[in-house]
Amino acid sequence: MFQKILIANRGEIALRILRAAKELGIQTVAVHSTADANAMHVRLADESVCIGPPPSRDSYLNIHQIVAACEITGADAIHPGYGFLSENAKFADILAAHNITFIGPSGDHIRVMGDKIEAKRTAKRLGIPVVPGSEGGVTDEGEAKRIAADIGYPVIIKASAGGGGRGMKVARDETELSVALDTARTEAAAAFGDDAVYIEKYLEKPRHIEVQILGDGRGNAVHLGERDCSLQRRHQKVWEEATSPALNGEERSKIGDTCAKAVADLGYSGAGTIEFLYENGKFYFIEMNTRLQVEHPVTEAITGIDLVHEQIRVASGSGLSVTQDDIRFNGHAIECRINAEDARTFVPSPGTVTTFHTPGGLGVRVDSAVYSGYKIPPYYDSLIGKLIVHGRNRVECMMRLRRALDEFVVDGINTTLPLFRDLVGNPDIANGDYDIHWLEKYLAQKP
Ligand code: MV4
Repeated sequence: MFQKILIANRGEIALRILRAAKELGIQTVAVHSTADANAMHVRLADESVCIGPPPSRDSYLNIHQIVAACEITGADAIHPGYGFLSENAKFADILAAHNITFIGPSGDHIRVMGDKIEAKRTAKRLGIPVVPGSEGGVTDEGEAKRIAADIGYPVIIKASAGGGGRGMKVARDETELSVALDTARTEAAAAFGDDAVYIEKYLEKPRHIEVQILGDGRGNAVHLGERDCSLQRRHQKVWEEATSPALNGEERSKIGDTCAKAVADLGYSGAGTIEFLYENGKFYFIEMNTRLQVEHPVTEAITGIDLVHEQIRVASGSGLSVTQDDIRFNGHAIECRINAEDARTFVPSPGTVTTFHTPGGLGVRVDSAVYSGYKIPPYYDSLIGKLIVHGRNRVECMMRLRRALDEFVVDGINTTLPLFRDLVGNPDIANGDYDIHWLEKYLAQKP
């Protein structure tokens, strides 16, 4: 097992990783920008190193400074959290060359999944159902038209170097397709320095359902069920739940087993998420994330498995602590992302939090690095905390969520809490009756 882990992140996820390390008896090193000198993760870590000025590119993305901090403190491994360097294949390769363990998959696995055409080809080869579309990239307009005619309109053009909703264009007929292909390629070249694009059938009203997997890097893997992340705005998830209100146990086991077998065959190491669109009872692979995700606590709530413990175990060579037969899905969990943003306009609202009073009680978890008097810097993501509520079933979970939201007090800044107080009383949400477009439509018509 590791003696000392460096946490290459900030905010609630730095704290989350720190807690797991402490439980495993591992020393921790925090790195921070000058803007984060007073941050909670810095105070709670055993050691800390300032790695640069506020902008991420000079601090949390500065590979040289992070490797230097690791060598100075003698840490044997780095946990990247999410965002920042978590899906940077070059970072994983550099750490390997320095004999520092990257707590995550190999650089090669990150690279395959980072290229969306390559990821889809790999998924298909491993028996994961994919969205009908082009085999690989498309450059020629005639070829694009043949494929679109074959799969039927509407179609969507996606950038291979994109992902997470960046660089997509929908075309509803041949005329729109020529324009979409041109603009998609031009925009992809400008945004990513790679003009490779591919075509898929456009699904009109899917849900976003993602399967959590863990691989041990030696050909064994398990799935931890799914999360439904359909409630999002501009590709930012807002509310996530496990299990999905749309799936039954049979569907869960079937897609879960398919994913676990695929990542086992891939020799994948660590935590990962296989993302699907789900429509009319069918799953369609879209992307794989090769990191721990923001919404991982809903999976932890219903399985009782600490995903960060498992990541650390696997990276250190101790293997997974569970087999598939040990994993049960118990009750229901919902996560609300508390952002320092106006609840209607989503305009960021940095500044000093004068009061931060978090809810508690049975089935309530708050992951946050904020405290009363903390000044939220304007340089980073606006996520300031996550409220995760668990119940024996979805109805109990919703009752508990309403109560927890009532207890939550954040003064001094705007937050997304009022939005959740609205959503928890909405009949469509109560019924689990929503797709990926539901929230944006709701916000557009809200008086
Ligand atoms: C799609 C789609 C419909 N059909 N692909 C957006 C994020 C990126 N990961 C994939 N995305 C989509 N791909 C096909 N073939 C609709 C979306 C999409 C979406 C997906 C998940 C969650 C929210 C979304 C919002 C708009 C569009």
